[in-house]
Amino acid sequence: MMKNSSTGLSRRRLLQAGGALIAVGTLDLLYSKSAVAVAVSEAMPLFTALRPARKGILTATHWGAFEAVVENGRMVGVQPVADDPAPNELISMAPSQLYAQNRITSPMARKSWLEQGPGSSNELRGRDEWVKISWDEAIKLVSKEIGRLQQSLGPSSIYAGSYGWKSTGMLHNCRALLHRLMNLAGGFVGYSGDYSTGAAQVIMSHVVGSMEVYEQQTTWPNVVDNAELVILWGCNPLITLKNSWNVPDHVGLDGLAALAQKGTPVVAIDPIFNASAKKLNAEWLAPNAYTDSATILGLAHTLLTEDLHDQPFLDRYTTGFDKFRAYLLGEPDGIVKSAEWASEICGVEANTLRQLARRMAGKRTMIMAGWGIQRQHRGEQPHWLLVTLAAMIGQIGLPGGGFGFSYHYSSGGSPTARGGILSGISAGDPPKNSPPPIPVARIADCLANPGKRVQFNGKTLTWPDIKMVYVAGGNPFHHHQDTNNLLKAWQRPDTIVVQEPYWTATAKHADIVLPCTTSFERNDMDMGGDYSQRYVFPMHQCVTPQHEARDDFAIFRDIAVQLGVEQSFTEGKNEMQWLKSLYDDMKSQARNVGIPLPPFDLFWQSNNYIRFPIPQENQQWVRFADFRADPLLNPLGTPSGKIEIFSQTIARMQYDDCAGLPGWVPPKEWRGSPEAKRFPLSLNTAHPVNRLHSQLDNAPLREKYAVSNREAILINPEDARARGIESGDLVRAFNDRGQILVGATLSSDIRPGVVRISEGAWYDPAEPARPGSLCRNGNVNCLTFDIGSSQLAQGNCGHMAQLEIEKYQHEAPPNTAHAIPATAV
Ligand SMILES: Nc1nc2c(c(=O)[nH]1)N[C@H]1C(S)=C(S)[C@@H](COP(=O)(O)OP(=O)(O)OC[C@H]3O[C@@H](n4cnc5c(=O)[nH]c(N)nc54)[C@H](O)[C@@H]3O)O[C@H]1N2
Ligand SMILES: Nc1nc2c(c(=O)[nH]1)N[C@H]1C(S)=C(S)[C@@H](COP(=O)(O)OP(=O)(O)OC[C@H]3O[C@@H](n4cnc5c(=O)[nH]c(N)nc54)[C@H](O)[C@@H]3O)O[C@H]1N2
Ligand SMILES: [Mo]
Repeated sequence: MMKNSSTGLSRRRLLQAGGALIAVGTLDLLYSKSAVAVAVSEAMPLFTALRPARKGILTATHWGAFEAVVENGRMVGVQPVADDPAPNELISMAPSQLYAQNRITSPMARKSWLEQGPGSSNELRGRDEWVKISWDEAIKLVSKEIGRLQQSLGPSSIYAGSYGWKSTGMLHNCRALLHRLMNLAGGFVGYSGDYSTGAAQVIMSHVVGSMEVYEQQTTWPNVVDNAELVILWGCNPLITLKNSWNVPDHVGLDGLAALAQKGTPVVAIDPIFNASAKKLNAEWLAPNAYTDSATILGLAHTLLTEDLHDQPFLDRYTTGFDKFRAYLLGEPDGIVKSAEWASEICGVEANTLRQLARRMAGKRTMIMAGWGIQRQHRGEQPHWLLVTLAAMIGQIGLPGGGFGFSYHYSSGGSPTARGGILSGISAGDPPKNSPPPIPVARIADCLANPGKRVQFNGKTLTWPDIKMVYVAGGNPFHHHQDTNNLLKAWQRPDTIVVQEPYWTATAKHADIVLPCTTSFERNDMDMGGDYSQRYVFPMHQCVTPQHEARDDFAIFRDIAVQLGVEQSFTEGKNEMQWLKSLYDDMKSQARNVGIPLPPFDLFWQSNNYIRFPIPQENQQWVRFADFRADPLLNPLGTPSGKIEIFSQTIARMQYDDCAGLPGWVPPKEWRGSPEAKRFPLSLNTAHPVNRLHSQLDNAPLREKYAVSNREAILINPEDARARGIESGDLVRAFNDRGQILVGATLSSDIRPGVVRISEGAWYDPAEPARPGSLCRNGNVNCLTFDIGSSQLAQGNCGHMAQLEIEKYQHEAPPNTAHAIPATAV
């Protein structure tokens, strides 16, 4: 139903705006359109005809499904699929992803490593010479090193966690394939958690009994129909919904459009007046960075003292409110968490907080929270407190009310379809002696400090002694905090293998690089709609592999051959046989729920996608409705079966940095900490508008957002004026951990005292391999700190750091972030 609201409009706008999107001219068609496709579409209503006149080859990405227009074997343009209500401009970058000048053209090895063996001159990583090697040699070298380490030191010497967003595709899923290989080869050290929700997913398991952050949400139609007030708490869905883990259905963007059209009142709480707040005509409350816990406490105190809280709800559905009440009233610590107290910390007027609390209690209110507020030191607290606040309001489990922690991500709240689900190639089972995983964001600490003992969620972990790191599908030299610290830790292992299409900073810091294909050079499949599970998209090969690139599956298969595990790795199947078996499995699930699908060959040849139906009852699904209806019959997965405002489990861990009750725990760095004297500005690292993290930093769309050819820094004019900085100036941003060059954009859309530099700019050190040297492209993680959110979750704190900025007075240095190393050309 929501589809009607914006489908036509937004799609048309994109087509007009992006003239470059559509290539005209003669087309090479791999697929015969007419006969097969039309026949199948007519016979099978779930089979979606692309358009009356199909033009291109259907494929899909994290930013959307599209038809690639291919001429004479070259991809020259793209067309979004008809079902996409809000196509993402990023799809137009597909040809430049393929033909990027900084693709890795052949396997290469670092000279000292190749000549003197593993562990040689590790301090040269990032500036050593490169030597071209053959695929045969590369595969043998990598296999030999895996074999050597498995035999001499065992699986705890190999870190193959390989965190990252790779590309879509259920078969060439490089991380799953790497884990599959390593499990067959004897095991490996993996990771737990993720960089997205490190703190929230651990705390939520204690509070509501599931990770919550990835659960289905009360549906968008239900929110649009029922919510009278929406709070965007550090939440920018208009931007973050552009991309998804699977292929996006962009339903949330449709939902936002419907909210805007209805005129539902929205309050945005964010140091930045973000794009979603603008689109929804929101009231903007701009708190100081990292002070959300205090803000929430101020709201909660108002609800309590004005008797606006729902005591019957708290009695029936939660535990520990009595302790929380005492904390709000200052009984244990003598500090009353009043709106005035909160205002001192967060910088929002006490009266504004009080009025907001009253409005929230008086209206059907949906709190939509993003994840930047928990990607912080003590990041466990804000989400725990938001659940507590929502419980006090008492609308959890009611239509359009309560809280939702994934409306901004992959279209959480997109109604769930009925059909089949592609399961993808599996990582297989870890062998019995496999070492335990490490919390993902502790990797640099682990590499640097073997044997160190660390607390994590009630357990004591001991860091293994890692000798080999294998990266496929991730970019730690952008994603990990405190890049200069990583640079040092990265020198410890004997061998680092990076499997990548491009010369990213991570590839430049490897010993062996293995060039892999992009998803446009191979055949694959993926689901569309992470939450709706509504679509199955074929990802047809559009062009032949570029240079000497090989598919991820083929690379790992070749290593499996060398290690003597080929049969278990491939199960005797090639690419197309795997795709058929994944499809057949999905097809039989669909059949079990009464949805017939065509055989694989027809599906594949027709160049069409599948669109499953959404049952009427799923359109208006409400999260926690069953719990609310009967908490005894439908308890939460917590020890008490209720929402745990107080957690006995956490209290028993006796951590001094995460108690059994949520509260304001000042972070290591903020405007109130000692560092702020020298580094008065607070960093915001919001996810980039026109990229997925570091992906596409090397694409021409960059011209749209780069300032003076560097990552942009958003500065309030007041802060800029005080430092003599003007729009377009080169700016050096720095603290004790690092320094980066960025380009100034002045805007009063950001609170004074806060600056934004988006994550994902490729690291480009002026002096490679020297910790602390200037990053000339603006990789923000040179400035962040690398410690865990707390002993409970050990989440990353990427969204937090104090810094100073100054106008860059020297001549602009070159930016070589997207250049190929001189010896690798
Ligand atoms: N300061 C700060 N840091 C952050 C964040 C933040 O907010 N602030 N956000 C964090 C979050 S939430 C995340 S999820 C991470 C993201 O961190 P990453 O997931 O590491 O980021 P990506 O840029 O998506 O990196 C994916 C890499 O895989 C490569 N790749 C793409 N397709 C393929 C393929 O088919 N095969 C292979 N082998 N490689 C492929 C790409 O070229 C790219 O280099 O960053 C985290 N870091
Ligand atoms: N376009 C695009 N979309 C993406 C991604 C991408 O790279 N690009 N990445 C995807 C991934 S992997 C993830 S994990 C999600 C990330 O989703 P989120 O983590 O929710 O995204 P962020 O942009 O990091 O932060 C969201 C908002 O939080 C605000 N914020 C930051 N600090 C504070 C604070 O201290 N207080 C308050 N109140 N607000 C604060 C920011 O200003 C921003 O508007 O996005 C996904 N979608
Ligand atoms: Mo993420």
